[in-house]
Amino acid sequence: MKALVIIDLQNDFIPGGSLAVHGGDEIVPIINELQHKFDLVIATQDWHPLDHSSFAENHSGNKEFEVIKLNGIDQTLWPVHCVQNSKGAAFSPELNSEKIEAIFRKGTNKEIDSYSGFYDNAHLKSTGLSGYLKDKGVTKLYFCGLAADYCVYYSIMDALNEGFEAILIEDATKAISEEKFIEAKKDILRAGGGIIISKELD
Ligand code: VGL
Ligand code: ZN
Repeated sequence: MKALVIIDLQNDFIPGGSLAVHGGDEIVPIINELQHKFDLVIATQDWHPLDHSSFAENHSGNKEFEVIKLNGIDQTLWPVHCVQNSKGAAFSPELNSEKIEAIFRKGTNKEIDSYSGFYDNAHLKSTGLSGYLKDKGVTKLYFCGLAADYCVYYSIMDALNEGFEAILIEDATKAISEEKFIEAKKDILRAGGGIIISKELD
């Protein structure tokens, strides 16, 4: 059984938002078109408290997009984004959410960032997504949403590690950095994942 995983299609990642991904709005109609082709559709939501340690604002002396060490791991410092219950954290109003059966929230612990929908960045705590999908009998996961080089990429790598087939729908995602996305795609293929375009889905 195959499921569609829609990663972080939230206002703050769409033009007009605080961490806007270029062209992020263009993928919404594609994702709306795709959904009926899947047995199950689920979504993730980046969901930070205001004092989250990934926000540059919470580190005096550091700037946005600077990389620092946080508890021993690299952390990019982001503009304030996807604050719990804010408009920026809400899904794009253009996204059809009728088929979304469950929403997995991440990034709620202020001490650690969480790019993947499965685990935090130190792989200490699971969101429960893997167990949920296995319980539903899902074996094949298709990924879309934002951002291609961060949350989509890390989710795919974790999905492969969890034993799922994992496929990126390339025209249904957009990257923050094109260079990072090129490397991310190589990594996905090397790890046994797939990359397709939405037209290839039956
Ligand atoms: C994301 C940076 C920070 C993402 C989330 O959804 O790709 N990127 N938080
Ligand atoms: Zn975030």
